Amino acid sequence: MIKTVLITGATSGFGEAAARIFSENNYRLILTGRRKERLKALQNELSSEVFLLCFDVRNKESVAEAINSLPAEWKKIDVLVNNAGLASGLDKVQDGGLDDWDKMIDTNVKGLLYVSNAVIPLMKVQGSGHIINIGSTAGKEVYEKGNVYCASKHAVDAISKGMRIDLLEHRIKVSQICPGAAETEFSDVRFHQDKAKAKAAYDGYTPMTAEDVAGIIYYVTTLPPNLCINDLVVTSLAQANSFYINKN
Ligand code: NDP
Ligand code: 8X3
Repeated sequence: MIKTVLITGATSGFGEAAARIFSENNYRLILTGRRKERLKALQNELSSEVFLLCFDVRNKESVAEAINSLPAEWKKIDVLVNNAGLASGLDKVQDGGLDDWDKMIDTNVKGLLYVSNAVIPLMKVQGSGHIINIGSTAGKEVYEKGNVYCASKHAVDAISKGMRIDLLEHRIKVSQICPGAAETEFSDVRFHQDKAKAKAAYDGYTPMTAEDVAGIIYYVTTLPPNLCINDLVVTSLAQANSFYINKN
């Protein structure tokens, strides 16, 4: 039976790479993000059936409207990848910007909840489903200047654990994947499009690629129905955790 995956943040990075892998594995795709042109370009490139939903995960009305607007044949969602997210700024808490904090908490925490709130009822009706939340090593440790980003990913860690408990009776799998450093547009966004600073984040070592992480996202969906990877931390070989990176 052909399965359907809904991926948030499919216009770039992990989400875009995951769209390609799920497509190669014959999934039908519901791809979301704010940048419509990128969604359309990706749709044109993929061979599987694709439905596009363009919305901002921070807007709860838009999220609900978008999911409700899916045609009936797209409302059976087997896998939800809660991937949309960002770091905005890298500053000590005493120097942090309120707009950056709002963006991170509203996107990484509330956005993930809004999308889940819209999709879980569909999975409950089916009596099956798999929610994959993209956390981070920043959800396991707190590093200097990481303050609010780390808090938002610690929240994803707690929400993933809570979802797993609450959804147990509905046989809905909940996996959290916590990547370390991967070179995507993440650092461009974190450093407010200062490309030199973004590039410097990966100086002296080989970080993961979007494709590496997308492969892991797909992998957790390939286990037998009775098994669930609950929590998975993945880094490149150069990285032990948020603090130790083997740079040359
Ligand atoms: P990218 O910046 O490449 O991609 C982020 C995606 O999130 C984009 O598709 C963007 O789409 C989407 N997004 C951001 N804000 C919103 C919003 N308000 N509404 C809808 N979509 C939004 O970064 P990554 O692929 O690296 O990041 C994906 C996830 O992985 C994030 O949750 C990030 O925190 C996490 N992560 C990243 C790591 C890394 O080192 N790269 C490591 C660990 C975790 P658009 O702008 O079109 O809306
Ligand atoms: C992104 C990885 O190390 O910048 O979540 O926090 S890190």
